[in-house]
Amino acid sequence: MLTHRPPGNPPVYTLYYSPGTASMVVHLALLETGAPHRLVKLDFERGEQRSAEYLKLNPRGQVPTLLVDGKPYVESAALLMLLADRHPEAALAPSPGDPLRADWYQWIAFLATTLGPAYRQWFYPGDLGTAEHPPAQCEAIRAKIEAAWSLVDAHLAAGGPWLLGARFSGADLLALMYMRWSRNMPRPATAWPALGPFADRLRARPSWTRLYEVEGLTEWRA
Ligand SMILES: N[C@@H](CCC(=O)N[C@@H](CS)C(=O)NCC(=O)O)C(=O)O
Repeated sequence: MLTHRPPGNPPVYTLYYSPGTASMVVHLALLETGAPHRLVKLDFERGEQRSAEYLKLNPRGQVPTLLVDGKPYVESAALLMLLADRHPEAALAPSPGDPLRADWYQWIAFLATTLGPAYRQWFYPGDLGTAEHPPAQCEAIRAKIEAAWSLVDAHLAAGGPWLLGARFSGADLLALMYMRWSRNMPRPATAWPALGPFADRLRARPSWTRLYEVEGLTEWRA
């Protein structure tokens, strides 16, 4: 599927994605920048992420993969930062030299290294060698995720409305993706007092509406 592609002008970006997964933040960032891009949807039911052709692009067999001028790059948080840097006009990141730049790195790293792996374990018990989580393992992962959300919630309550305070950034988009993944968990992220309104503010952005249309998502729209 092609989106936002001016006629006769091949897009610089191709995103390999699957609806609602870790590719979501990269898709959102592309929409925020307005950059022309091509989307390639992988059907997980058919195991397309493990096809020989795709493994050449991404040996992890995961999404997202972003081709930039034909060269593949992976890892959702890294791709978010890459797009923020390539499109400074989209203001997804404070400029280098801005004191908030350090906060931006810090929040992206925190989200990607705490919530990212914990959700991965939650949704892929096979990564830990079990078909289903034994109850204690399930509890431990849930506690990790909830502890991270408690920290983010306290931060927003003290100095929101965005992770960087008064300024929206791509770090908020990463948090939004992870919040969405908790929607069917025992305590969804939106149950925290500052996180609920934070999610609502982000879901009011046009990029979110467009993402839902293009990816064909319905749940947790607003
Ligand atoms: N650390 C990676 C994790 C990517 C990841 O786990 N992607 C999942 C979807 S959320 C995937 O591709 N799963 C398919 C599979 O593992 O077979 C990132 O953030 O990009």
